[in-house]
Amino acid sequence: CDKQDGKPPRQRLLVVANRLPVSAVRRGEDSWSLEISAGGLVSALLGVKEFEARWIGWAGVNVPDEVGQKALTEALAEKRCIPVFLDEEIVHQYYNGYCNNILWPLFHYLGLPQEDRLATTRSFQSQFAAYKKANQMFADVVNKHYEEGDVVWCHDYHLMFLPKCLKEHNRKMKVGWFLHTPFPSSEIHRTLPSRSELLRSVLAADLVGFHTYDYARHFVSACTRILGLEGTPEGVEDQGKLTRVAAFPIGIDSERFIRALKIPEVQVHIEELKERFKGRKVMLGVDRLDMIKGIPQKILAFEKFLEENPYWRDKVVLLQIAVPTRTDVPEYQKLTSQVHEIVGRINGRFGTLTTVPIHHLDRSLDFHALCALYAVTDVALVTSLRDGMNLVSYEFVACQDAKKGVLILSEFAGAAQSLGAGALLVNPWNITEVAKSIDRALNMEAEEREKRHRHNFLHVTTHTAQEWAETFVSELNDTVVEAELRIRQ
Ligand code: ADQ
Repeated sequence: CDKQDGKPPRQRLLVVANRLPVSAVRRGEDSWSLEISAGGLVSALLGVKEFEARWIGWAGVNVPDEVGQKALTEALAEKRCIPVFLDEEIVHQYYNGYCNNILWPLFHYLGLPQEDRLATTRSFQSQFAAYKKANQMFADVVNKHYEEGDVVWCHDYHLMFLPKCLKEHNRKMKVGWFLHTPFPSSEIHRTLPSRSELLRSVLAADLVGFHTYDYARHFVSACTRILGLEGTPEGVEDQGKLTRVAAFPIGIDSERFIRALKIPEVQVHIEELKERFKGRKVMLGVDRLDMIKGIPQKILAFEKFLEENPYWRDKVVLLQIAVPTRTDVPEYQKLTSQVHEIVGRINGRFGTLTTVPIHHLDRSLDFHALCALYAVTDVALVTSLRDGMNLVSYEFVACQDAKKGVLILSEFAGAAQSLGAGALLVNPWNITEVAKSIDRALNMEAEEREKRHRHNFLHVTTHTAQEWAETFVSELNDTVVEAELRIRQ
């Protein structure tokens, strides 16, 4: 525990995630430059004042030499980060392979890879072995830095094997695990060859958390149906040991977005955008370029809308901002070409000499530019085919208190459960329905927009990232670890 001038020491929280919240760039043999990447998890934990958080994870770079590793470890220590060094082969098998090629699509209902069965089985086995090995490497670093009284919070599908590795080493360690993706129906999970081993590993944690009650229920069903264990209202019980399972919906640091809109630079940007799109309604999509985000389906729905509503053709523009991810994976390259092809076709079909209906950008925007775009948007389109929560929908709402625009939201995003009453919910696979919702959103009366926005704004500003992190960690603190139970009995 860290002592703070006279105040009681704060409890240490070890946050373990595949990636550290910094990007590291090598400047010389023993020098590194680091930049904090402010994702949802980082801002959530920056706001948690009760705990002294330290991060453990991979820095996203291969550092084969000891000099480089030592220098990077020292540089990261200043940011309270501790690196796990993974070599290229492990990254290929564990991260690109098992995490992104097997677990990610499966958890989003896209199924297991369909290549040649024998090759898949073989690569599946070696990828799972690498996954377990990588998780053990994370565990070794946690064990090395753990001090009695620390709380350990493991994140996401990359680290499902970690709770088991940690508890095998120290049963008294307080371990929580949170999943940022959906947990699929048990009928989907049971297709995974390593289904039981993964479930048992997660159950070694003291507290297991999901974004929604549905995901938590799917997890409990998988444990009862696949492992034959008993589900209780609190979680899953195995030979007298209870693993608490519950829903902890994530939020955003809404104040950060609201404050940003008052910055002069952002206001100038807002005025420029308003001028640029004067006379046209602005529709916005902001996604990582991933198949789960339903980008082609969204653009096809927009095409259908233009097809059926000629009146709107020169009065509306769709801005689709898509950050490329996993660019070395063939499926993702295919998706990029597919999106470019559809956008080109629609712009060719409905564009004029001076305007195009879709502006598609394959890149990330900085925070201020993103806030300005959210603020000038009339209709946001979040049409994920599946999404654990979806923070873009929250960010849009946080920036809309002046405009009160409409959110069209996929019913398959976790956010549908919290923002469903204010948004227009759609089935993203049903292009006709999405096109109709676009029409409805663009024609919605101010009174209805105001009412819907109020509901969502209240939710987004009260269910923040900080509250999410505090609730999870305090519930984890309240769990009684198995070792304590045995002592008490
Ligand atoms: P993601 O799949 O990355 O997160 P999301 O929740 O929408 O999805 O968060 C994306 C973040 O990246 C947002 O903060 C957004 O602003 C930013 N972003 C996206 N595109 C951008 C762009 N072009 N430029 C700049 N910034 C961009 C995973 C799960 C989600 C879950 C989160 C948190 O898949 O379902 O909500 O974790 O648990």
